[in-house]
Amino acid sequence: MTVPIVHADTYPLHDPAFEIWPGGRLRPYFETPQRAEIILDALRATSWAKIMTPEEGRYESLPLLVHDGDYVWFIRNGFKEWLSTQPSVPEGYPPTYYPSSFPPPRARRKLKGEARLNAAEGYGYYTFDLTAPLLEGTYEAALGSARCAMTAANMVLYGDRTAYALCRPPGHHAGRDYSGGYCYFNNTAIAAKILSVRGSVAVLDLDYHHGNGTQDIFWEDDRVLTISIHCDPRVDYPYFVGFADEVGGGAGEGCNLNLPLPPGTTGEWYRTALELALDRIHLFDPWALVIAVGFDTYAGDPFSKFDLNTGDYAQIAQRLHALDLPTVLVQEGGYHLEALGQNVVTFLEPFNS
Ligand code: SP5
Ligand code: ZN
Repeated sequence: MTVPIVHADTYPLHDPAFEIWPGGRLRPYFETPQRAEIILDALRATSWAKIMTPEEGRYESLPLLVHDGDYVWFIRNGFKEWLSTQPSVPEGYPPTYYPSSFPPPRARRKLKGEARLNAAEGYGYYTFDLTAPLLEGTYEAALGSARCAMTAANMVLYGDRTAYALCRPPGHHAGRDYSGGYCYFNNTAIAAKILSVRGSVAVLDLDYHHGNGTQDIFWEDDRVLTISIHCDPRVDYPYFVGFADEVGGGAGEGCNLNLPLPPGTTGEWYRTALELALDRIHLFDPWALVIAVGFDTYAGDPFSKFDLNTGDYAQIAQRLHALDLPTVLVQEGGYHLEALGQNVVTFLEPFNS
């Protein structure tokens, strides 16, 4: 048996050198092209990974499945517009477009015409933190990443049991009209949206950070159940969202489940939360499952306050495979470069049967 691995060669086009860290200092950007390379190399060394490229075509309208049209326009064109207004750009790192102002709470309104094109300020409308800057190749890389999710979802829609989308950049912090947390297009939401043409779908987000973008996109949707297991937002990013009382709204009320866990969470505690998630999935009775996989829950990860090890990923994955649902796996975070390859291989292994 094999596991299809969908991977696009556009991932190196997006490479912010630095990230602005609390305190105002610059430090290296953790979400690097190297991450995808490492995962790919580890999978190539297995006998069961069948590595393939996304379906042929540009698919420039793909992000519109879950994103606002003006937002997609901005991710595509904002950098160029901004660069054309810059008399000079600092040397030593690639030209990088950060917003310099954000709409004050309750004053967010859509910019039109020249105001929208005043890109030097405009990106503040479309991003919620300082970790998703726009660079020359950001759009191409984000589109390539989305196409991986699309192709994996189509494979499962047309009969494959499992497919893994090696997405980079990641997506789960991106909402209908905003980027943030290293994310531009919400790959997980795109996969779920595609699968939802056939019936209801469950999304299970296992990244260390709450999947706020995915939650927001499907907030009022009763066809897509969204569940996220993550570090308590009182302790860690994204801080303002991811609490247990967020249950969905309108028709989607009850179709969102947040399972925040405290710092120090071990594999054993984690699996307790996982069982609650699985109970909810059983009740919902979806035809397919999307797993947003992040390995920043790993004990050694630079972001992690959890205590999971590689053996825990084997157990979690076996439990999920035993659900016996058609499953799309979408790569989100994971920044411990020495362990990342083995963690991905370990997680996918049970799906190889
Ligand atoms: C996809 C993904 O994993 N995105 C993660 C984005 C995390 N950004 C975290 C910023 C955390 C700031 N914490 C400051 C701690 C300083 N000691
Ligand atoms: Zn994360």
